[in-house]
Amino acid sequence: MEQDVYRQAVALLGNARNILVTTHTRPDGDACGCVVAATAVLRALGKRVHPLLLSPLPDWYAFLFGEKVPVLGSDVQGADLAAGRFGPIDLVLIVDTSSYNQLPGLEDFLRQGDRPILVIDHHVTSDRIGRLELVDQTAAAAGLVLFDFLRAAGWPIPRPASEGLFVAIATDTGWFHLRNADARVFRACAELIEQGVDPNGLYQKLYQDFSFARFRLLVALLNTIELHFDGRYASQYLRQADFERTGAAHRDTENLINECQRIGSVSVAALFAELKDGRIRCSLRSRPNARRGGEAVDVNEIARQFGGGGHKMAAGTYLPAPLKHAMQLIYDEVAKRLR
Ligand SMILES: [Mn+2]
Repeated sequence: MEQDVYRQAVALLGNARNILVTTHTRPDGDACGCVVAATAVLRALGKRVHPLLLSPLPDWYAFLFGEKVPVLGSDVQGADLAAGRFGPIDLVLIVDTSSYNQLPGLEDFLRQGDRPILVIDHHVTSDRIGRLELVDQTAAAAGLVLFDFLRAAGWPIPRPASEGLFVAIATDTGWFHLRNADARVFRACAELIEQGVDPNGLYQKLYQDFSFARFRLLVALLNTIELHFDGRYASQYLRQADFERTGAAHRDTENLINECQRIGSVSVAALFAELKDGRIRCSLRSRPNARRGGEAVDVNEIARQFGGGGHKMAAGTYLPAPLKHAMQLIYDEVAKRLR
């Protein structure tokens, strides 16, 4: 990242007094970790900082936040923001996204007035929301972009912030097993461990603290796996009834798609989940096949055809019902690339 962009970001944050920090809907570990880290660092600098989420926090990230973070649409309404619920916001910091469709309910507020917006992100897709954007598409996580920036700024990183950054980087790399887990990732995390972060403690809280309901949802999901194209495409689904029967919530599906990648032949995976409103949420993953070699399929390209997006190897989109039709749409796109 150019020093000049860092300097501008330092000035923008340095001059702000009352900052709103937010991230994409369905917040993942990178999103939550960055919100926690940015909030803690900026508060330590004496700023008033208001973290805001756009959809409910998955239970397993709640421990990161030392407070109940308001959720837009349930605890706060869009109109409340405009009416000054958090006082006169003089800067909005958005982490881990730069797309309006990832920020439902916030677009009006963001477009209002000339309040500066700073984006810290690592995604390819961008609506250029920020007056200033710290975007590094080569970074495995937005947490890594934030980490580099904070070090360049020379600001103290309190313990909750180091934990947030570690969680951000560790979760977006699948706890260091995905392709994006490069030397830069390990270097940053080594430094965070030296600052006192306890990786084992965090791992247990994040990955070994399932509710039984969520585990039963996983079992239901695994029972639907179908393999196509010589086992290279794994498709799986969850019906609304599966959520009702197991008592699990939609946010409990996070990461479950990765389980099928234990099957050696699988290079593209899709998970379809029937939502209460009838739409189908489709998550996509891909990886270069260990046995066959070659490039990974670009699932971002597939998701974008249906209005979604993400990364080359991890993307998602919403599709119209019924479930079987949605599955066929994706099957046809995968077929073009695997045949
Ligand atoms: Mn991310």
